[in-house]
Amino acid sequence: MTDKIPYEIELTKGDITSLRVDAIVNAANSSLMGGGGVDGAIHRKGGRQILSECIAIRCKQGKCKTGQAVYTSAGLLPSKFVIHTVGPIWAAGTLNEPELLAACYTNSLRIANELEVSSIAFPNISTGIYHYPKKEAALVAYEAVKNFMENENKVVNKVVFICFDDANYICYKDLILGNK
Ligand code: AR6
Repeated sequence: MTDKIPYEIELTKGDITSLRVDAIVNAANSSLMGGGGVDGAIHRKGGRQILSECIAIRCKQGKCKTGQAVYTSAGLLPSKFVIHTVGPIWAAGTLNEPELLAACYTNSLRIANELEVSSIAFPNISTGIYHYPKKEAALVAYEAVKNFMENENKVVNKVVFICFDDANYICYKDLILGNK
């Protein structure tokens, strides 16, 4: 049994590509070849390096399954690493979406531990193009992160939830303030 390390959970609004944290998480798709939303923003601002590392991962292991995560360097972004995870597409809760979404957060935090990073920021995975309901997604995200930080974490001391839209920000604010 290892000692739990102190950590903080921070909530902020804005663009994840501007954050100065060790690792940012990308809401990717299983092709890892980029797309719209936060994925598009990360590849655009991070430059070619991220895509070429994604291509190398694809050649080595094939597609990234829903709920799984892989990492690359962060190219031109201020962070050191991008952890790419694939959220579930909302299917009215019929395809294990909550478990798969929780796995995105847990597996990203596992990689953060492997990389020995202190700080990590998450966007609101699956709540854009993949249409996961925002309130439900926030609850899954918050519970998965807290559970990991309480039981498994060894190195991360700051987790940032960064919300791009007001609706997500309100969901997280209610959740985090309500839990303090
Ligand atoms: N910084 C932080 N959050 C952002 C940013 C940004 N720059 N841009 C958007 N968001 P989405 P998904 C928020 O659609 O639902 C892509 O095409 C946005 O407001 O990016 O997991 C991938 O390639 C929303 O709350 O990801 C996949 O095909 C959240 O990020 C697919 O979209 C997630 O929205 C993944 O869909």
